[in-house]
Amino acid sequence: MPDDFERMWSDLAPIGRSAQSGGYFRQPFTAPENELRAWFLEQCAARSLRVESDAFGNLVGWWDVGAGPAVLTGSHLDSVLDGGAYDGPLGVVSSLAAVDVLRSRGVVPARPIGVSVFVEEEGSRFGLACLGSRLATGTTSWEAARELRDRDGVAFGDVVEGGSSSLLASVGTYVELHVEQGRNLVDRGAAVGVASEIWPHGRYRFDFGGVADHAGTTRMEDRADPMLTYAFTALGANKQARLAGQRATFGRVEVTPNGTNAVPSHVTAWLDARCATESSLSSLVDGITTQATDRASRDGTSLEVTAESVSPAVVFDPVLAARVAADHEDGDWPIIPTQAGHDAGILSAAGVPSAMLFVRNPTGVSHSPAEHAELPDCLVGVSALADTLERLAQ
Ligand code: HGY
Ligand code: MN
Ligand code: MN
Repeated sequence: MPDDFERMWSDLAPIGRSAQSGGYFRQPFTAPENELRAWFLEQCAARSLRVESDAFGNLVGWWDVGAGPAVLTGSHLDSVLDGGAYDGPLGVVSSLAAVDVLRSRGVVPARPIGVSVFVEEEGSRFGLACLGSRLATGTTSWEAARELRDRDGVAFGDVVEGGSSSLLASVGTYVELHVEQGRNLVDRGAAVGVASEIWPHGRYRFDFGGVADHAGTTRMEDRADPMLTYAFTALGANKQARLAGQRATFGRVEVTPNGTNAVPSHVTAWLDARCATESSLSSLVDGITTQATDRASRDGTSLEVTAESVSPAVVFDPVLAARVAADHEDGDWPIIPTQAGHDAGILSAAGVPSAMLFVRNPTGVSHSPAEHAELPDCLVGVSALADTLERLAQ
């Protein structure tokens, strides 16, 4: 098995990798991601997995065996901008390797097993997190999704056929393996963990409007500077999140006209907020918005806030989580929360009993070229996933 895993892993390593940062740019329906999809189809063909795709670009390789509700595993292949190698692809490679392990064990599953690749999980191109799994589950309608646009104004409806999806119609259970994005497992000294919940989280676009003017001849008291309102908002968000024990990030800003010697006319900034409960999420976002609105009135600027992607709290099926976590060679695996969104969260919220397996990340760093998992832990993850599939598909 190690050679299968290592071979697949080395296939993917160069695809979409930046020579400067070593990070990955695998945005959906771009050349690197198309290359990854072609690779996935080859891997399915090599395993005689029947490939099914839907009108949104989601893929499943089916091991047509047994009968009844299928057990689906897999993850995503797209990345954030300048992302790590593991977030997404580790789940897809581990799923294919787990099928190889089951076959090498001579296991004949009583239920069909599928390996899925959901499209645009990161929302890094069209802005809505888990876009593919939201469409496959009907959580988001095609009518709403087709108008989503990337930074060049290209609409999602221009890059996919669109319509409907029956990809998940036969699925009874979904299990996603994912690199842990955090330090829980490394602090516990555990190679593998199981997800208990996903914090509610959202992405909000803050549009600050001001008055363009000369950077030199305009007196400070005569300005309506949206950059000032934005800067104050970013500081305020950080402070409010710290005080509330929650998470708030402004990681993306677009300035118009972005000139060196002009007061900008407009600043757009995106808030990523994540909280332990839905009520704390709305109070954090409301608190940040209130502070920004108040500052805008003092700066003579305008503010409009738009929720672009909201993911409610997910509590994974506790019985399924306990079943997946129980009785392994070194005891039960820890059941831990995460603040990262996943397709498994979308499927769980849509009523598909779902579970997640996390593989230890020695630094906890993710959404960064520095994201890493050690090969031995990845191989423990593959056998953990194989055990889980064997357990669920009997
Ligand atoms: O952003 C997230 O929570 C996930 O990594 N897509
Ligand atoms: Mn992911
Ligand atoms: Mn991610």
